[in-house]
Amino acid sequence: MASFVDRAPLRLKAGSGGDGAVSFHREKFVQNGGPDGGDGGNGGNIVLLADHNLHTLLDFRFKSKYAAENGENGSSARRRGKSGEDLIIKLPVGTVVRDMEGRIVADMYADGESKVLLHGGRGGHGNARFATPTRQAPNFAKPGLRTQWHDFTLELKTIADVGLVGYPNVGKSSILAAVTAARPRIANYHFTTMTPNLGIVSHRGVSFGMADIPGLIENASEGAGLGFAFLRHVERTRLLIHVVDVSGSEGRDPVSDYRQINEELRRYGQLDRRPQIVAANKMDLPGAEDNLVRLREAAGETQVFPVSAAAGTGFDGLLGRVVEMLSRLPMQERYEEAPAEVEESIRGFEVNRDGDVYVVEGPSIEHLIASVNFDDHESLLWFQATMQKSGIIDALRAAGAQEGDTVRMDDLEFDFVE
Ligand SMILES: Nc1nc2c(ncn2[C@@H]2O[C@H](COP(=O)(O)OP(=O)(O)OP(=O)(O)O)[C@@H](O)[C@H]2O)c(=O)[nH]1
Ligand SMILES: [Mg+2]
Repeated sequence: MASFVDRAPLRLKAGSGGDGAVSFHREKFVQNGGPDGGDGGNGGNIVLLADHNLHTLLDFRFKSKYAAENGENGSSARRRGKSGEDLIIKLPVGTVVRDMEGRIVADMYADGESKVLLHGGRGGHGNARFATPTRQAPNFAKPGLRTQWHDFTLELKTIADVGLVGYPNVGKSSILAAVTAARPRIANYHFTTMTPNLGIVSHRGVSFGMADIPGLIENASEGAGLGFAFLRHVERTRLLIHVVDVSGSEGRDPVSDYRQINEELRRYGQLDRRPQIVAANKMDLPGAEDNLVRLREAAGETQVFPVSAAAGTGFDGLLGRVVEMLSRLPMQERYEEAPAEVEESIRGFEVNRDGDVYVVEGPSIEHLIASVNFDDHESLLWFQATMQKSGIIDALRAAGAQEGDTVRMDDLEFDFVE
């Protein structure tokens, strides 16, 4: 169907932190050199960037998984691991990013705006950091923070002050071309416009953005035709110009077109309440004058401006009214962003029973166990603290584990101590 995509899934992973190194200084004739293991580098962030050159989310249909670089491990001679590069994901202006609970975590509202969506994992400290007068040969280092994959959805909601809505082929793109420098494709068939076109109108010293929304048809709000996806773009406009082919050049009745589109707007979240004026287009064609009278009757309070995109007539009155209305209307809505609340530590483990044994399993567990030196008291203390902080202790308790019960993590078994 359409090459137009205004919704797409996105899987992201910030870079993991590199591990700290365990290493001791070695030199000829020098005995018992001190610890010199360097820290791991930090993982790269996932950064979102709003770019006005992009207009669809199509790219993300082809590739939806992106990971930033991991930090490198530390090494001897206190050498710190290289940090991972940030990964910059460019998104069209107006893209709204949601997490899997549906919360908006980013609203890419303005061109050039950037946001760190996921932070890279911190690198772990090397053993050089753990040397103290009483502990001269620390035999452990800390692992870097392991990051996980996170799922998001992208939704493109065009941002413009004014949206042109109406049936296909009524002349929405022609009007945009007549009043802005935008050059959208114009052709005599339905759904010529597949992605919203944006233009800037300057009228009597006032500038505002105008978007040409792809054509709506009957039952668009229920997914018929291509209309449903496009209604999303209307959400953030302050004012709608409802374009009607008042000449009825395609054999439909302009009055029933007008009612039909308003009904679709109503069914899609009451968009019919959005301030609206009507552009009765194609006034240059026969039959337009008679229909205009009927359309005005049907529109009631809503003002109807006769125009012709072909002849370039009627726009002074239409735009004058738009400017006047915009000066009184509230600014466009910018969504409130919830914090991404991504906790990268030891997430995604679970506690299962194997007979009398409580088994803690998950992607980070093996790594956690591997990074602990069980012969070292400090390292054990850190392990305890990590179990506490990451919720493993709570989870064990919730699963019914009691003092003295056996817990297994990877190839390690120990007694549960609260
Ligand atoms: N005679 C006349 N033809 C017009 C006028 N405005 C647009 N047209 C013609 O109507 C056809 C459709 O125009 P578009 O501007 O592409 O219409 P649209 O509403 O953007 O159509 P979709 O993108 O398909 O929804 C083209 O052949 C235009 O040349 C007008 O004022 N008078
Ligand atoms: Mg068009």
